[in-house]
Amino acid sequence: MDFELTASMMCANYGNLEQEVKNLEEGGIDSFHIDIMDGRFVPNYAMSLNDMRYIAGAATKPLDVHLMVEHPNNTIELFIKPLRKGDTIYIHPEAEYHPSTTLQKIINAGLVPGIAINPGTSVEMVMEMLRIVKKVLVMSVNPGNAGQMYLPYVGKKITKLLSIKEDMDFEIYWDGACSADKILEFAPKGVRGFVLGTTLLFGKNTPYGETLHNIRELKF
Ligand code: S6P
Ligand code: MG
Repeated sequence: MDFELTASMMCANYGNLEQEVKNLEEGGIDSFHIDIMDGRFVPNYAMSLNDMRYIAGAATKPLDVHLMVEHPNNTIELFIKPLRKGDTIYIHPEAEYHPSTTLQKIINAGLVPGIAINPGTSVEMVMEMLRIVKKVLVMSVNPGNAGQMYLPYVGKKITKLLSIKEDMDFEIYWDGACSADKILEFAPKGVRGFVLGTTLLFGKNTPYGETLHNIRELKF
């Protein structure tokens, strides 16, 4: 079964970020998930522009930039600049007056446009944007922190998105508390990718390559 695995870099060891990027790439990661926060849209800071720039320079695999900031339209150029064709920027429609304007800037820059949707945001609220984006990042925890509990009511929203993704031409990605049982259930149903954080990938005594191999083989 074909699905993508993305490393949540806010969970990486910043004592040796270069080695982390190398180990993840050698271990077979598909992309790097970059959680940018502003302390306003979410009550945390996690990563910022310089972390992203460093990883963009060190990595050969694509970056998925998840902007958890208010009014990303004001600073989107800063995030677009270090990225390469094929990289993704997700914005939160909840954080912007005119999200379609911001998405258009991402498209015009040759990047992949995405929206991230909070657990409390319905499919109906973002319906028109589903016609613009190529990727939908479904938050299965409230945004702001790693290591949280899965919110079970999000499952119904994923089912709804799965039923319209082909017609509307987007792919679904899972972000938050991604565990083995969720991959086993949702990869066969058509969820395209999973962001791996403390639940499955980081802070374990297992080499990344071994963990990623087992996940791809669905051996848990
Ligand atoms: C949360 C953020 C996520 C986390 C990820 C961590 O605000 O958007 O990308 O980094 O959820 O994974 P885990 O397994 O620790 O929840
Ligand atoms: Mg994220």
